[in-house]
Parts: sequence; structure tokens; C-alpha cells
Amino acid sequence: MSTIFSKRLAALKSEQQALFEKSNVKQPTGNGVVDRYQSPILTAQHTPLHWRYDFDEAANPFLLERFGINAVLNAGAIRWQNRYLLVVRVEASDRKSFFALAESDNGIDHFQFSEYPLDIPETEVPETNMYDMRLVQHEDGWIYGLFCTERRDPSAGAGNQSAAIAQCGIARTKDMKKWKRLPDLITPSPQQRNVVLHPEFVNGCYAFYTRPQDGFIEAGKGGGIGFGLSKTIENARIEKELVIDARVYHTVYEQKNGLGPAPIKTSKGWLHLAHGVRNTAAGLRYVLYMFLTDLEDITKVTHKPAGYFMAPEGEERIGDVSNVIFSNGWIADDNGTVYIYYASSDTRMHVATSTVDRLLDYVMNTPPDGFSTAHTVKTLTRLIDKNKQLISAAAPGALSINSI
Ligand code: M1P
Repeated sequence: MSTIFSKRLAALKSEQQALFEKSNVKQPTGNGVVDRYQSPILTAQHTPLHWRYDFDEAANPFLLERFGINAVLNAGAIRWQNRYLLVVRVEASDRKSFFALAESDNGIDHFQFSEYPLDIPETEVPETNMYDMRLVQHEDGWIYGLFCTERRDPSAGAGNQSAAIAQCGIARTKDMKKWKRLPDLITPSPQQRNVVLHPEFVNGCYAFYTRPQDGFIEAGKGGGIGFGLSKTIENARIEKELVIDARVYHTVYEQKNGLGPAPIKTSKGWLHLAHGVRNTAAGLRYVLYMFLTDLEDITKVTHKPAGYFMAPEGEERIGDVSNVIFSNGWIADDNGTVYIYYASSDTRMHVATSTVDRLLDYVMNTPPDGFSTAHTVKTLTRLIDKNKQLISAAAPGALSINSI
């Protein structure tokens, strides 16, 4: 006899099966720099049913959800043993985030979560929340996961239940299953989020990209993407932080910024993906931008296009924290394809693809920010003048202008 339980179970299973089987479709045309895809790659509905439901019919005859998942977002990424692996930030409905592995054979669809969430050990002073892991295969042989570890600010009064201290947690693994926790990174800054480990040693040291801030939300006098060295990773400590990519007035990263995933090494330099935040009357707006640093002096920014590389579009604009896209994971394949994993509005995960060559072309040949309207107009006028010359030299009809 079919019961409420069995009917609901069958419906839930078939809905979820349809989600896993759905192929992702590349969107037409785009801007040439990056290709977006029609569907998110992971949503709260992709999390396993056995995480959310108690399958004991006697204990749960209505098959009610017993464990709510609010969102899946901000995933670290790594190509490992020929699979595309994401360490996804999963946010339960109680607002606590945890990490879970999801994998796919092709990097763009059919992502599936592992049976259990990752077990990341706590330090002696346990955190309340952990999130946004950056995965790095370091040349020392370990895979590192650097993430934000958040604890209530001990100096906050009883009336303030949102003051927090964010720092960088460090864990490492060799098999993506068993993780060993190391002590949190110590830096001169009272707050750290968006810390990333550089994949190579620099002067024999572990090199970190940081994001020093005065406050949990506000950059204050701090901010910018920082850089620092530590002799050891087992008790990582940065004595001196150098800001290599500062905040600038009236840019897409005026309010704050932070590095995304670890940079990709190319023949022209280290390719970086970061997020920039500006203020608006509707709240903060998070976009992605890129820059290139020198191969020898990795603290020197050699190229930085004006403005954003990707911004929230369409449905990506809406979610728990609207008008946000955020990336802390990408994968560069041996054939040059780059898979950019990003979350929209702190709610769901997407993929976009490009190639190392296209991204280098974008970063090296897109005009930099001149930091004023006059400069922006000059940049545009130069491009129009050049195109007009090309049009007049071309065969009739080969190139045209569609303006009056
Ligand atoms: O809500 C948007 C993002 O806000 C934070 O980023 P940042 O530290 O740059 O302000 C992070 O908490 C991130 O997880 C979140 O997506």
C-alpha cells in the first residue's frame, strides 16, 4: 500500500534524479572573454536526500525535512585524479556553514555530493563558523585548504551578537578525505578573510595573499589584497603584510576586495581572479575582476583591466545576499581550458569557461582604469577612431557602424 511517505520519497527521488541528469548548456555569444552556462551547477536541492530527510518511516511518516540546507556557495576547486572536485560551502538552515565535496567528470554538469560532509577538525579555540575554502596543490606535496574561521568577538557586549573575529584557518590533506588541521594563520591584522596560499615557495617561505581589515565588515584603514611570507606552515605567522592591490576611490573595488582562488601560472605572469565590492543605495555589490603579476616579483601587478570581468546577471542577481558574485575556485586544464566556479548572491554555484590564452588577452589588452570620466571617454574615443579608420579602409559592407 502506498503511504504518504512512499509517495513523497518517490517524488523527491525523481526530482533529484532529473537535477543530476540535466545537462548544462553554454549560452550563446557572450563577450568573448568568458562563456556562461544556462543552469547553476549546484543548488541546495542538489544536496543528498539522506542529509535532509530521516528515511525511517516509523519516525517520520510524513517524510518531513529534518535538516534544512539554505544554500550552497563559494566552492574551492581542484583537478584531482582526473576529476573536477569542488569543496563547497554548504550553509545549513541554522546558518552554520560546513564543507562538502562535490565532483563531476567534465567540470560543467552532473556534479554530485559525497555521502558525508568533510570533517575538518577544530583548533583548541573552536570556531562558530567556517567557510570559503581555497584549495591549493602546493609544491611541498600537500593539498591545502585555507578558509575563513569565525568566532564571536570576545570584547563585544551582550547586546551585540553579531560582532565577530574572522581569521584564516588552515587544513591539509593528501587524499581529499582525511584533513589535518593546523594552527590558524597569525598576521598583524585584527581581521582576515579571503586568505590564499601561493602554490610555490617564495624565497624558501610559504607565501600568502591576505586581506587585512580593521573590522569584520568594514575595511577601515585596512583592506586591499595583501601579501606576506611565513617560514613555516605548521605555525604560520606573517610579520609584515604588503598591500599589492589597494582599494581605490570610485572603482568596483572601492569598498573592499579580496583574492579569489590561488593564481594560475602562465608564460606571461600569474593570472589572478579577485572580487571587488562597491557601495550602492541598494547595498554592497560584489563583482569579479582580474589582474596579472610578474613571474619574478609576484608582488608586482603588471596588468589590470578597468572595471569588472564578471558581474551578476539575470537570476544571479537575486538570492540571500543579492547583487553578489563571488569566486574562490577555478581549474586550469592541461589543454588551456579554464573553469571558473562562482556563486551568485550567496545562494548557488555556477560555472563559466574560458581559456588561459583568452584570459591573458583580456588582462593584457583591455585598457586599464584611468580613474576619471575624462580618461574613460578618451579610451572609448581611441577605440572608435581606430574602428572608423578600419571601416574606411575595408571593402564596402565588410565592416559597418550601426549608429547615426
Ligand atoms: O556576502 C558576500 C561575501 O561577503 C564576504 O566577502 P568579503 O569578506 O569580501 O566581504 C564573505 O563572507 C563571502 O563569503 C560572501 O560571499
